[in-house]
Amino acid sequence: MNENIAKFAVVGHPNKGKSSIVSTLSHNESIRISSQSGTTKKSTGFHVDNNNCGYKLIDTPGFQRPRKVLTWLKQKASSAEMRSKAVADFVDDLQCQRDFPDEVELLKPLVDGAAILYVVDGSRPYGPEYEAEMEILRWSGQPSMALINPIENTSHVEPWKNALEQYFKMVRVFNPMDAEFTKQIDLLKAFAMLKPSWAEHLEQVMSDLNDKRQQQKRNSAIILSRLVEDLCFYQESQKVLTEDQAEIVKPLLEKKYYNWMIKREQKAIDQLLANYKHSQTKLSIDELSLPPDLFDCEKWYLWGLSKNQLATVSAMVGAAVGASVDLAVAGASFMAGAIGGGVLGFTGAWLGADKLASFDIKGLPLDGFEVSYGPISNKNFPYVIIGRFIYLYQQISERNHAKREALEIETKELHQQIANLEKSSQKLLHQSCEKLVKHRDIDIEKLQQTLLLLL
Ligand SMILES: Nc1nc2c(ncn2[C@@H]2O[C@H](COP(=O)(O)OP(=O)(O)OP(=O)(O)O)[C@@H](O)[C@H]2O)c(=O)[nH]1
Ligand SMILES: [Mg+2]
Repeated sequence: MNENIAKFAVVGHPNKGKSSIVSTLSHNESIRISSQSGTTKKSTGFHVDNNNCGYKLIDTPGFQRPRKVLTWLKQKASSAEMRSKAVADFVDDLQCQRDFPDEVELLKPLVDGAAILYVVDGSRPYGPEYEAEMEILRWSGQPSMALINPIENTSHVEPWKNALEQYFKMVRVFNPMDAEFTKQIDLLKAFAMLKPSWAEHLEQVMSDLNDKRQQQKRNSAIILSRLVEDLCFYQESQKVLTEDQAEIVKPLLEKKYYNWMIKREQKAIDQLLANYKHSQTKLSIDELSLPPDLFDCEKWYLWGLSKNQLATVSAMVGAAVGASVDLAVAGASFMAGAIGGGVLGFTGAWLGADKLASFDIKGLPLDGFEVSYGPISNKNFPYVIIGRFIYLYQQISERNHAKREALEIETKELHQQIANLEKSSQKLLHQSCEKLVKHRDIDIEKLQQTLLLLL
């Protein structure tokens, strides 16, 4: 690794969120975070890597006996120019390594040239007991800034600012649990000001991080478009000898079909989690606290569109594709036939909404039969899939890596999100969905582009 790379040691009292900050900034969910004080025992570097260009964050244990350490240092350095050397001597001293293992561990990266990110808790009052550790950090001579982490609330942020500004040129409030991506980039901008020789490099890191974020969004649209295409076209079939056998395999086929569909959706969710480096976030469709199950038509409208919305959609694309009406809506289309394409779409929409897929039994040319189930013919189906996915996308893409609790589930109105798109994009989306449930070829790239606008 390039030794001139920008590196920052995250230091402070035990249990103030140092590891949480490293986890969020390095997008690494495997770093140990715990409510127990003294969780981090060793200094560990985490490389934030983007296209070979990156920087390093070093997670460290908390100060345990800063006053005693300061006393030791003061005996070694009688004037200011000797201080950084005293800190280096402290790290190398065998007796200190035995007596002050945490301080040796946390000061080592500073002696090796890391800048200091000093973390405090803005929900707890300031006290002079912090002064010894701030003094030690100053002695190291490294560039430094302070981060106030408002763990429970912001009630003591102001007094902390007043105290910290006397020791640190830069003081920022940063909450690793909910600081969104732009706030993370803002913090990096502040890092870039710490040491002029790192600035250009860190600018490049920020630009790479932004590119990567865009790429993750594009990947999400690709994952979703493939999912919706696969689900809409899927068919399960089985060869049998007699029509009686065909009746027997029907329920098995249906079960296999739904199992496949559920697995396929789960696979897309896993891909989405991996895309945002959240593979350890356990989430399965069954664990979602909110209904509906993917195939519970009654509750679908939470995710997809309501019957009325679906009807409007069908009217919108009906003019273009209304001419072809599938068998499921043949009865209704007969009645509405004289009125025009828009109305045909309208009728088909709500008729189809209670029906997902159907069986087909075909005689085979040589012998026997083929029973099949699917593909899907329900018009709401693609919207349900898109709605569910977008909902999870919003949760996962905004989730900081320090967050370890379960995803909180709430419903989002897909209809509103679609309504925010430009009319031409709305139409394109509806036309694609219509084609998907009619199993016609779709332009997958166009669908991806439209889905990207929804993300
Ligand atoms: N609600 C909330 N909890 C936080 C925040 N930051 C840290 N915590 C919690 O505080 C505890 C300590 O966080 P860590 O990141 O492990 O703290 P640390 O400073 O690395 O602790 P040590 O390694 O023990 O020195 C954990 O339970 C975190 O979940 C925050 O901003 N908000
Ligand atoms: Mg820690």
